[in-house]
Amino acid sequence: MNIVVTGASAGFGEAISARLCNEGHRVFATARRADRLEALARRCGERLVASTLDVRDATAVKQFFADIERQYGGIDVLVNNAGLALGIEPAYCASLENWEAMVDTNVKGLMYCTHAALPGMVERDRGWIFNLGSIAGTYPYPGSNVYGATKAFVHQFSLNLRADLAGKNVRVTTIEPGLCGGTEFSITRFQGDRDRAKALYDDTSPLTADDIASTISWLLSLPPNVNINAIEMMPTSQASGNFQVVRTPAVQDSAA
Ligand code: NDP
Ligand code: 8X3
Repeated sequence: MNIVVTGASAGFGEAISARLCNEGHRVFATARRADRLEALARRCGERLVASTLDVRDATAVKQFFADIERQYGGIDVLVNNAGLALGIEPAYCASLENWEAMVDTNVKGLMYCTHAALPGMVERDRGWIFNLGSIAGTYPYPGSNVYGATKAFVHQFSLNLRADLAGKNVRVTTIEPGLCGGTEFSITRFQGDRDRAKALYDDTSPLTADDIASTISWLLSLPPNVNINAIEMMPTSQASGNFQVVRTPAVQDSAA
C-alpha cells in the first residue's frame, strides 16, 4: 500500500513509518526536518520516500498529494500524526502565539492533509485515515486548554468524516493515547527543558511510539468491513478519575 505519514521525523511518526516500511508498504514520510527524514530513509531503504512538508502550508500540502496521485496512482492510507503541544500554563497566562501554532498544526494541518487525500480515496473507494488524537481531547487537565481542544476537534472531525463516508470503503480511526514516553512531545511542550520532560515519566511505564505503531499495524490487518472509530490507550500506570477540589475561602456573593 501507499502510505503517507506526517510528522515522521520523530516519535510516533518515525516508529509508524519504520514499522510499515518493514511490513512491505511504500511509506511517504514527511515532516519539516530534512536531516531527520534522510536518516530514517537510510535506515528503512527504498520503500521509504522522504519529503519535507510543513502541514501548515495549505498550498504545499495540496501540491504534495497531487504529486503522489500523479506519480504513484494515489494513496491508500494517511496517518495524520504531525502535532504538538506548546506550554502547560493556565489559559490566563498562556501565549497566544503558542495557541495559534497548535491550532495551525493540529487542526488546520490535519484538515489540509485530509482535504487533499480524501477525494482520491473516495474515487477509488478504498482508503484509511488515521488521526492522532489524545486523551487530552476527552479529559480536561490544568494547562491543556488549547492543546486538549485541538484534540477534541480531531475526535469529532474523525466521527463526522465517517458520517459523510457511510457506505464507502474509506475508513477513519482516531488513535487517542495518554502518557507516552520516549518521543519529543514533552521536550517541545516544555520548550527544550529536557529534565522537566524526563521527570514527567519518572517511575511510570508509559506507552511507547512502538505501541502506537503496533496498534496501527494491527488495525491494518482487520477485515475491510470493520471500521474502528476511536481507540483510547493508556499505560497501566495511568487512569482517569482526577476531579480537582481546590480549597479556598468561601466564595462571597458580590451582588448581595
Ligand atoms: P514528537 O514531538 O516526537 O513528534 C512530532 C512530529 O510532528 C515531529 O516529527 C515533527 O517534525 C512533526 N511536526 C510538528 N509540526 C509540524 C508541522 N508544522 N509540519 C509537519 N510536521 C510537523 O511527538 P509525538 O510523536 O509524541 O506525537 C505525535 C502525535 O501524537 C502528535 O499529534 C501528538 O499530539 C500526539 N500525541 C502524543 C502523545 C504523547 O504523549 N507523546 C500522546 C497523545 C497524542 P518536524 O519538527 O521535523 O516538522
Ligand atoms: C498527549 C497526552 O496527557 O500529555 O496528548 O495530554 S497528554
